[in-house]
Amino acid sequence: MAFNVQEFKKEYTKKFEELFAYGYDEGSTTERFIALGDLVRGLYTEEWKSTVEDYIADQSKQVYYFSMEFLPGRMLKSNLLNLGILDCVREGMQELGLDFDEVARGEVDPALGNGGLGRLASCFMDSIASTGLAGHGNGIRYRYGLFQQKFVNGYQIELPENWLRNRNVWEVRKENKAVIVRFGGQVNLAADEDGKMTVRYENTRNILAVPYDTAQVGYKNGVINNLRLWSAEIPYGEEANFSTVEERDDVMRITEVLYPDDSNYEGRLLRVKQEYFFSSAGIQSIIRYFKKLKLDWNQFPEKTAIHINDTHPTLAIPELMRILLDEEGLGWDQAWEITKKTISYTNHTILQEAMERWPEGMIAELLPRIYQIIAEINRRHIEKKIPIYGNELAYRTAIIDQGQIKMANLAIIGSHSVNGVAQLHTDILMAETLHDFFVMYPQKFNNKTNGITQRRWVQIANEALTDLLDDTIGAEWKKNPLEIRLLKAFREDEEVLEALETVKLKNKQRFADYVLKTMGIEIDPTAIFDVQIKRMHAYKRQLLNVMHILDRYLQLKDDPSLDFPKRVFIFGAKAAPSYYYAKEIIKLINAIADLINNDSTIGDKIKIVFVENYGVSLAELIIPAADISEQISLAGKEASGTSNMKLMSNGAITMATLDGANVEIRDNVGDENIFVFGLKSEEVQSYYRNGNYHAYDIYEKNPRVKRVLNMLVDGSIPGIEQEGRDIFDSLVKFNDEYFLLKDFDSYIAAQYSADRIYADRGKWNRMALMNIANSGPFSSDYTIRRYADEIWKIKPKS
Ligand code: 26V
Repeated sequence: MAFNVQEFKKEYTKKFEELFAYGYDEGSTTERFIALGDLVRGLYTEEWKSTVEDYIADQSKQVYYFSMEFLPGRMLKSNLLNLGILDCVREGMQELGLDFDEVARGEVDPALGNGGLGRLASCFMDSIASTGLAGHGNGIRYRYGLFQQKFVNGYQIELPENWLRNRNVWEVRKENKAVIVRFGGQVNLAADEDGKMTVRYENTRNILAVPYDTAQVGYKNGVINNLRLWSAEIPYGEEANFSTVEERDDVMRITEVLYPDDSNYEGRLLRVKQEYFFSSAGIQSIIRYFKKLKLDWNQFPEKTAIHINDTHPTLAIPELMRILLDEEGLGWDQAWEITKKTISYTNHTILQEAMERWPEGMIAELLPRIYQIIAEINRRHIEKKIPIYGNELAYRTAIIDQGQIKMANLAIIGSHSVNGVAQLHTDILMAETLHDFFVMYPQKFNNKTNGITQRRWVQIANEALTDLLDDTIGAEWKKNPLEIRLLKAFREDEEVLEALETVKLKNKQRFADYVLKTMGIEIDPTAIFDVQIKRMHAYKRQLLNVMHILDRYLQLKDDPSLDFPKRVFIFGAKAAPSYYYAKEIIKLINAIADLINNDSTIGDKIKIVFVENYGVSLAELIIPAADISEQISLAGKEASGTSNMKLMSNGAITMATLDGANVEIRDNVGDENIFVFGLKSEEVQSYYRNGNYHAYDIYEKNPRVKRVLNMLVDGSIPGIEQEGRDIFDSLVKFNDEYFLLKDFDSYIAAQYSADRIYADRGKWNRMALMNIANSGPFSSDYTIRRYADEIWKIKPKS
């Protein structure tokens, strides 16, 4: 984009005055950001418009990524970077006497997702546009994002996240593209004049779905796609049908708030309303677009791919069937073929408790026509599979079972592709979790290992590393992330290794400044920064990390002269508000932080920092500062993990179990550049199958384990009477579901070898360098190309 500093300064000054009727020098940070964001949006509208026009003119195949969650992070810098004007704007702001980074922090970080699944959707949106693919997001414009987390006396408190308080400069409300989504009522079959049966819906509750569009700017390629988020409103002219406050609230509530639970299925009516609402609205808008092309319905899958991100948008399947059957008059077989060819599905979890299933009666009442269609899909599925596979297997794959509708089963049966998000995860799906389906549809199953966008996670988050890379290997890696491997040539180059250490130190200092300012804790930037940032969940085993800290604390208490390098243990994690055990672990970590941070005999040998309100923006601050990346989930539980990839790209060394994508990280960096410990997935499976794990025996026989666990119940940690007891019991009395005790020794051993190597600066820096150099394959640009080639069958714009 052609644009110079002088022009920018003029435009910015003008824009600010236009919006606020005084000069930018008098404005607040928020106002300064709003003016800048508004100006930037204006810069790309022309290309945004022409991208869509080109798609229509070329009749290009479009992919639609349906996701209940998107976690884009702040968009100012990424838009500027992708437009190619980041440096120009930075310079211009400076010349105007404004601190660009501070203005950028004036943007709210839209927390419209829980964690990995939502952030992956946003990395994908960036990669789809940046690799020149015609792809768009479809989701919900939540009025309130994921709760804000505060700690009060060490306990998590949740506050509403009113992210729209100031205006959202990036979105465009498109009222003329609104559609109606129907709930409830009755379905009637009636013959029309020619005797053809038509479906009529009566007494339905009609809700208006209004789209808000946000541009997804490709990296220096002129492509600007769309993220469409839907908001629920009362339809114009139907106010009389919503005359009471409760009726109006019912409408608003549909898109009011993001469900803050990412692990536990709950059969809540409001959740299924949300799911149908955005699935239906998305399908309707896709159909409207397709009809503009004036093609035959059989060409729909040639022009359209619809991807469902986990099972949350699965109702898109019966909704597409409904429209093809009832509104477009296609026959069942034709509609079914079109639907299957169009839809593909990603599974993101192995946890049984996160598998969605809805009570049959609830769906029948809320979505009577959709229910009929699901029942018919199910009936035909069973009828077709019995002769081939026998009763038992056919019924095990039923969509409707014991009064429940199983969404994963519907997603698999109604799509042509089912993928896991890391090789190990896909292997487990095929061999265990979804084995019955794998027997029926082996050709549907495939792996697509997750990826991350280095544009946000390196170029924006870590400018110092970006400069170092440019200086050593040139800038080609920015277009082609595999080129980062050129860095390997510098593994013995002391100057580069020292420069890398300097970069890390600078990022650690930046984080240390933040910690001092926001938490009043002083941390030494030369200490090991040991980082675990992810949702708080038992299977992710933050508690194993805690056991290591307590063990280290006890060792130092016994012998204060022990020569460990200093360590700062950094945590960031939200717990689902209803996840009692996870909240107890939050309290425990905060209590231990209080105890150890204030123990003068420990000094700064151990510090614990648990940041409040972890999210995308804090991740951008923490990840570049990390030395150790804690990826210590119980093997076989973490589908992929993506913070592992972000951290390695920033030169952190992974402390890993062989779980999720850690396996592939190990394969890429080699055993000598990663710390691997713990049970393997097959070993865990075998313990579960044979029931031969006895945590109590370990507690009794391993004195270090015993001493650490006793601390939870003997009063040595103040303020955790209840929590300490509950956590102790979960491990010792209720047999330690996630094998922390079993993995303890090998974890401690791996941590000690990290200590030893960290003391050898040259060696550590070389490992860091090798991690960066081998991070290229984890770019989401490659992941997206594989989706495009193998699942969506779409080609980049030439
Ligand atoms: C699940 C559920 C369960 C039912 C109720 C509401 C709800 C909302 C969100 C989710 C998503 C959980 C799945 C998830 O986030 N999986 C994570 O996906 C990442 C991207 O593929 C992957 O890296 C993580 O390993 C995986 O845990």
